[in-house]
Amino acid sequence: MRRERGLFVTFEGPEGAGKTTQVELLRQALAGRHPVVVREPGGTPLGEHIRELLLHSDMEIGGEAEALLFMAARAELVARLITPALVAGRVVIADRYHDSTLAYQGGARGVATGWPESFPRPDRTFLLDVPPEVGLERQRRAGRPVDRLESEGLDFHQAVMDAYRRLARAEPGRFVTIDATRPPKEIHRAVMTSLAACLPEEISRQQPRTG
Ligand code: Z5A
Repeated sequence: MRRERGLFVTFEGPEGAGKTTQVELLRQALAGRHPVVVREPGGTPLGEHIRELLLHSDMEIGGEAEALLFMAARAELVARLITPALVAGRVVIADRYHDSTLAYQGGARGVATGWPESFPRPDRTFLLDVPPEVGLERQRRAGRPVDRLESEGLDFHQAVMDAYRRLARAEPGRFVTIDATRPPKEIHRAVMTSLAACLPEEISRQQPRTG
């Protein structure tokens, strides 16, 4: 596979963990680099159709078909946006990526899943670790409509969180797990500290100046 030159950062976690909040804070911090920001599923015409089908239709979809549909949306996003951006040396920030399929369809639904060769591996994956009931309560308070996956029981969401923790333990060089019950600004600081080696200019700009 072609070697990408950009920086690929992904955010993962259960519902209401604060991924979208952190993606936006990182996007603002890296505004000077014009990062490419994507969210899954979606981001392409096919991906948006698949999103509707998977999250907002009442059609019965088996676990394996569900996994393949998420991956079809991802294949399109990778081919059209992620790989071209990385090859061009851009920073790509993703709100969910293939680890979501490994945790939801693999861990919670028990579908056998692997990592397709054509999907670039993130340089860094932030796992926002929050008890599922806390995340679901945040969503409820925010008045978000409940989608097909979210309406699964607490056992399902606990299995997702457990699967994420196993994925993080298996790849400690890529995953950074952050306690997502902390305030958003503290989480953002932990994200920036972890990215310090890759983004020295942005990090030094965030340090308070003395003298
Ligand atoms: N899914 C899958 O099964 N397989 C796959 O391969 C993929 C996805 C890619 C996508 O839903 C669904 O698809 C999802 C997984 C499944 N399942 N469900 N349900 P989505 O894209 O619509 O939503 P989401 O990805 O689950 O994210 P979210 O629900 O929007 O939550 P979030 O991005 O993690 O959180 P947030 O929007 O930043 O914050 C939620 C609320 O909490 C909001 O009111 C914030 O102000 C508040 N918040 C944020 N951070 C904090 C902290 N630190 N403290 C307190 N409150 C906070």
